[in-house]
Amino acid sequence: MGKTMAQKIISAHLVEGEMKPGCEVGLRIDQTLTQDATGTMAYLEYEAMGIPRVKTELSVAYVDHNTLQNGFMNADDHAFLRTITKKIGVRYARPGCGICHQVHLERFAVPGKTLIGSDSHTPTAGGIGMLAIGSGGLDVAVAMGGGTYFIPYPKSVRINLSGKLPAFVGAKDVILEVLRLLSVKGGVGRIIEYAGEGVKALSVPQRATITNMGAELGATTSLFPSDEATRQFLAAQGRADDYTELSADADAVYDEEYSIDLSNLVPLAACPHSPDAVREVSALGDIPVDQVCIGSCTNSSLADLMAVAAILKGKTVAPSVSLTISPGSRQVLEMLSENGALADILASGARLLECACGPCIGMGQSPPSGGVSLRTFNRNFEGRSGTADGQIYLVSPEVAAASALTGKITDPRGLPAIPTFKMPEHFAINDNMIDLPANEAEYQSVEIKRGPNIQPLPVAKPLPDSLRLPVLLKVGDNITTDHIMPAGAKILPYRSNIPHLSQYCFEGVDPEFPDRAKRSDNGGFIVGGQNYGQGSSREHAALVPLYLGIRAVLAVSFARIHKANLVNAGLLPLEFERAEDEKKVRQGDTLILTGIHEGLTSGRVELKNETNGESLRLVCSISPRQADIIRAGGLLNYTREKALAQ
Ligand code: MIC
Ligand code: SF4
Repeated sequence: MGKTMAQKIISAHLVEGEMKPGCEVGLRIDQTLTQDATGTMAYLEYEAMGIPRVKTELSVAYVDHNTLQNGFMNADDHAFLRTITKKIGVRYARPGCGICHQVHLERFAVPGKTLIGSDSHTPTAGGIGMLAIGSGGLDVAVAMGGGTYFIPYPKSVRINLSGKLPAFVGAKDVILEVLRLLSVKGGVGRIIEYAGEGVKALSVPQRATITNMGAELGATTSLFPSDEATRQFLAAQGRADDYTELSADADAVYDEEYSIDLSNLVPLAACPHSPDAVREVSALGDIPVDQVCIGSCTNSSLADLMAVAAILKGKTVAPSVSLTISPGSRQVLEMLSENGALADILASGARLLECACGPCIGMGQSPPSGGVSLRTFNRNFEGRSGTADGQIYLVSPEVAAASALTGKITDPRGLPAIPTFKMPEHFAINDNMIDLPANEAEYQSVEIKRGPNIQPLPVAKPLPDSLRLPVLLKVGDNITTDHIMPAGAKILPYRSNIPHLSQYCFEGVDPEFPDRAKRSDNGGFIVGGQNYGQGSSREHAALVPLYLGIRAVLAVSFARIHKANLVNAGLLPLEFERAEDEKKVRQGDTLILTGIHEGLTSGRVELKNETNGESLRLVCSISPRQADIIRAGGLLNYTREKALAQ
């Protein structure tokens, strides 16, 4: 039987396990990336493993999230990242270089290789044919140390693309259509591969927009073939040697297949407050717009911003609108400024922000109260913008630019034609802001700088066989890691300071939760609904509850990265055997869990709700390796124990 693209890459990197759904596979990881907001923790964890130098082919640390420096915290973190990476053998992309995924695609991603990154949008590199997976920082730390990276062996989905995108319809509309089709849960446990004639006409950055938002489907990752367009992109980046061809075999078998005719697509928008609340822009009616933000790792490529410049050229942004532009990388910014498009953007009244995540992670540009903000980003979870009642719509750069001019949500298809973008034969290459690590002779003398914002890691307590504890918080379906551990300008600078962060856990859902948890002598449980922990890869969403005394999270189902992060932190992820049982547990109830040790192996844990007398069954669906991790008190202890035993 022929192989899918993912099967080809997985089999070439398989270290352990069977390539069968339901099994866990261990992969050799060629490259890793971190960003600053998850990176400080990842490098502290790497350090705790005691391995002097990284063993990957390439590891890069980017600084793109915490670039506002209002206080010592971010600057301290940057100094820590710059020095520790130098010592352990990781390249350091200074702030200003760009957003990790955009820069990695431009400068480092290689078809056919494996990449894990401590950021959920790492699958962006799937646009170039790389098996790129988002994970917790601890998994990245282990991979940097040469350890194997484990994932549940995924199902395969093929999306056949035919036809060609009409004018003013973009890659964002393709992925919004997929989100409309599959929902934010539709990709869970799956790798999504794109195929068909329609792929050829999509450039690598367009493909990367699509694979980037595969994260919003909950997918393990997404992949495009590596073909002539890939070869040309790599050659234009001065990396022709990195090209290898990748496609699925003609007789490859997929678990699910879908078809999309690109010619039939229209401009789409994900409406507040979920990336899968997708509607046609033309059906939204006259919605006045307060803010338009163009950028993020989804839509900040040269092609995206050239389209924006062409739409804005010679016009003025509507007086009611604040329009911001954050180019994805310095390469993009440099090329825009050299070809004159930046002047068109600025002349229209747009506000230029630095090449970083910026408003996407609530680092500035929060919209006004109840304000409508159109963003080319990938997430519109409630409150993520920094304004609790902000109404965020996710749209293509074309819709964003057209709406910035009219001051209301606008279908760009009514605009005069704009020039078709031609991919450059040569990108502006300048890697002078990506510092190389110290060499073998020098690294020992590098001194690591640690400011007071760098606080110790929380450590899991040994797990008893039974627990009698209260439900400290009960939440509903689709809880995101932004709910659990919010980001934004006020909190994000404290990502290396778990004690400080803990005050903000579930801030937007129940601000009393941290105090309640701290008051509970022996901790307690969190109870959630479906798809608990969707969204970002931040392991803080596990480490902070651990710090607050949470011993287990009980949910109807979990998102992949968060479930792995809970296990890595030493916390038990338990699922209700019957989804409706979740209703039989309320906040404040006292629960007794028994048979926990046996349950790690058998997969069953008994629950007695002491408050209402109900007896329920919980499923502990973790692999034998993950059971060992929980027994050891988390991945760090497990890795140390394994290293000592060798
Ligand atoms: C995000 O988009 O939510 C982030 C910020 O990039 C996160 C990582 C983090 O929380 O630091 C992600 O997507 O993993
Ligand atoms: Fe940065 Fe936003 Fe991309 Fe996350 S989704 S990496 S915050 S640009």
